[in-house]
Amino acid sequence: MADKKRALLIVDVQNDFCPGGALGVDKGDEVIAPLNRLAREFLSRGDIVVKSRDWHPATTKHFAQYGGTWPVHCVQETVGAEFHHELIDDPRIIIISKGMGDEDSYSAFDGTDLAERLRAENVEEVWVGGLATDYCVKNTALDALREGFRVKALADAMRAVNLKPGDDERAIEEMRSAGAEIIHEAKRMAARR
Ligand code: VGL
Ligand code: ZN
Repeated sequence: MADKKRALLIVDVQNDFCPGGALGVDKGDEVIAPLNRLAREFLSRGDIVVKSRDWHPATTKHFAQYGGTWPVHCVQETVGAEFHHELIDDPRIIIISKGMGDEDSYSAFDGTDLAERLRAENVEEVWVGGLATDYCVKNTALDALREGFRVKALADAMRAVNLKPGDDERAIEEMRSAGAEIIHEAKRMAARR
């Protein structure tokens, strides 16, 4: 029987979700250092690292100007859709593109082969962090639970849009009550250094 593995899911750490981007998340770039450190640990153990990216067509009902909620962001092949330049880049990392349709599709599992690819690698547990806590991170964590993975939500390696104040805390609570373990890994790693 092959070894059971863990996967680190780095959700949407792209220019448009970082400060100065089209849908910049306050302090969004602060997730980069802890996620990079975790990614190096995972890769050196032979565990799996995944980076998802919001990868929208120029015209989609996801955008306010076509009837949706959001300013134009993360349009395919634009600088805004590129991963932040400080985010780890390694040929072993799996890249998952999502949000190519007309619906609001926030989860990295929605319309992708991520669950199959993780199962093919004997992954049983996923650690989730990135941007944004109240949309893509939350929906990715909830889908991971539905897919049968154990989930650790990296509460201090994610940041929220907070359209309404408190959305971040409500998102964490939703992940917790669905069965995710909430961990503060950035703090723990900093204390260890
Ligand atoms: C996201 C809003 C719109 C996210 C994506 O990555 O959390 N949020 N599209
Ligand atoms: Zn989007």
